[in-house]
Amino acid sequence: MEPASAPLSLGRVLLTGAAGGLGRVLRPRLRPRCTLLRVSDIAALEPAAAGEEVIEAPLQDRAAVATLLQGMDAVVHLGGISTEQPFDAILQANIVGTYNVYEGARRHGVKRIVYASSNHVTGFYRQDEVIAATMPVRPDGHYGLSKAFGENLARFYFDRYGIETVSLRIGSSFPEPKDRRMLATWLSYDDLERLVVASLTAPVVGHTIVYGVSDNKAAWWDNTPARHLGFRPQDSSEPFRAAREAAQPAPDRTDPAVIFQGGAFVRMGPFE
Ligand code: NAI
Ligand code: 15L
Repeated sequence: MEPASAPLSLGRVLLTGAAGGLGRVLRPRLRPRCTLLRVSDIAALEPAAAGEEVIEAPLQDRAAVATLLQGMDAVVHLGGISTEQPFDAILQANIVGTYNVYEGARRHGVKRIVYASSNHVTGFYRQDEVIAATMPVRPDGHYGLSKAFGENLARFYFDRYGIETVSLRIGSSFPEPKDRRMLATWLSYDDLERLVVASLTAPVVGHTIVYGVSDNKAAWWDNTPARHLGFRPQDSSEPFRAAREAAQPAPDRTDPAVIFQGGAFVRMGPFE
């Protein structure tokens, strides 16, 4: 019998972006729950532990990515550029790269993908609005556009091929909120783990979009349409409020980064 704390319930899982900030958080947390965890990145990775395979691959290499998908039950796709950058770089890593992941999944019969989208898909909504994932996208840059493409790709691969996806519009997942904005957008690492596990195990997800955010007091995102996932965040940014407000006592209310949900991303670029 498997130990109750670490059931082998997730099967054979591919984790892309495993060398990144969130990849390094999730790798040891997913490993005990998987029969096999295959980790991949373009950057150097820690050697394989028991129950792991390590394969370095650039996401823009379709053949290499197809090999990554071989024999997998599910994917947690974190890999790609995670900040606002010139379009050509985003195009390869995020748009071509995510297409390659879905094509690999189709070819190899992978049934479910958990896709790391971003709150920057809707970054041009204002901070005085509460929105839901059913509302139109308002990307705040090349990066947000690439994540909107990924969500549409996910929708298409479900409608056409039946591959299920949970698109996680992650807020700000760091050890703690770094500024006043992140008091609303923070996702703790424990809640990130809860969200990814819920997304891998919910019985029926079709294509679900959910905001990845903890149970913060100030909230811009209504996750009611994704309640079927069973994700219940348990952490809150509130213990960090006093320190973050003291560090930024008088935010400039004419600054677009203070007006819009995407924060500083909304005023990055142009790059040429
Ligand atoms: P990160 O930048 O630390 O990690 C991304 C990883 O992807 C890196 O290890 C990088 O080497 C890899 N990568 C980049 N280009 C690649 C390519 N062409 N081929 C293969 N691998 C490539 O980002 P982080 O914070 O770990 O985020 C993980 C995912 O979650 C990203 O997709 C990011 O866009 C998304 N996300 C993260 C948020 C956060 O607060 N950390 C918020 C919203 C979304
Ligand atoms: C993101 O999508 C980024 O990947 C992350 O680095 C943070 O900047 C986050 O959004 C955020 O909006 O705070």
